[in-house]
Amino acid sequence: MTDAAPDLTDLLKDAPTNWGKWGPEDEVGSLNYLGPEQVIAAAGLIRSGKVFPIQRLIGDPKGDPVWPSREPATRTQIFDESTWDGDDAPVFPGGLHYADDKIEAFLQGSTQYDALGHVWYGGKLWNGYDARTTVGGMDKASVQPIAERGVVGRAVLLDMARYRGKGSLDSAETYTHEDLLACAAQQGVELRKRDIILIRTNYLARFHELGAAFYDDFCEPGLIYSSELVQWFADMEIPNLVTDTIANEVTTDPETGVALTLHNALMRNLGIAFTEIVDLEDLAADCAADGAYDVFYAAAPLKVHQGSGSPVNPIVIK
Ligand code: UVW
Repeated sequence: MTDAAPDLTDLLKDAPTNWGKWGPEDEVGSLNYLGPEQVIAAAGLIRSGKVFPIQRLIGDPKGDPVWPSREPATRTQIFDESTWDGDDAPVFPGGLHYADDKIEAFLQGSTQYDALGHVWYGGKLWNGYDARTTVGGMDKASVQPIAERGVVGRAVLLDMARYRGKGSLDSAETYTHEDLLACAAQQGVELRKRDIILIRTNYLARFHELGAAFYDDFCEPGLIYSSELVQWFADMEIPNLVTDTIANEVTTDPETGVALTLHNALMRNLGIAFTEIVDLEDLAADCAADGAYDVFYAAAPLKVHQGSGSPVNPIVIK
């Protein structure tokens, strides 16, 4: 690692961007690559009718893995059968009882879509929006336009853990676009332009194995920045990167010392939607069993006004 990490403005000064490509008001970026043609082609991948909802459980009794500065969601029971006991209990005609509860949650505290404006550097968000538009809530590039649009397309599962012959990838283990291509070749699946990429590391299995020690020297495995990798994502017109880790990329780049470089190079600059903390275990087992790694994918985050992200339960159908 270098002594002083370079500023993203310098590191990415020659990196490609898609700013302006879909007009000055665009807020969904590379999701524009998914049109009716891609939706219809994806529907043709439904063969067995098996459905895989890939959200992780919110409020898992074993705990919810989150980015270190966040807390897992808390669910509070408001009404239950005890609400209806006693003389002061509310009464509804006919004897209705019901259960109510609420959650307090980071919008990025479980399986989620990031808004394109979720990260930035140099005072500019996706499409060149001023970073001051985030103050008090995202006026630009929030998650709302992604939610209003929805995401449907052909996705390819790349099982990097299986490809590397491991139960799960190690902390700080990295892979490149060339590794993705080699993994796809080994799986016998073609990565095509405008594919949604799903990457399995099974790294979060360690969260339940290690408990609090999971956060010691926290550095998730993932994609690592290079100008070639960024250009490959741009050329492939990838609309959406989905992984089973908290941040989709190696947390801190071991070469440069920069944190979350690809959030900026891919999301801020190319407008690629990021979906994180998905659960790919059942899907991966099924793909390994039948050898079919190209799947129909549909997702819609919640419509949250000014939200910088939103929980989601994407659905994969084979
Ligand atoms: C950050 O960018 C800090 O978090 P996430 O991994 O949720 O995108």
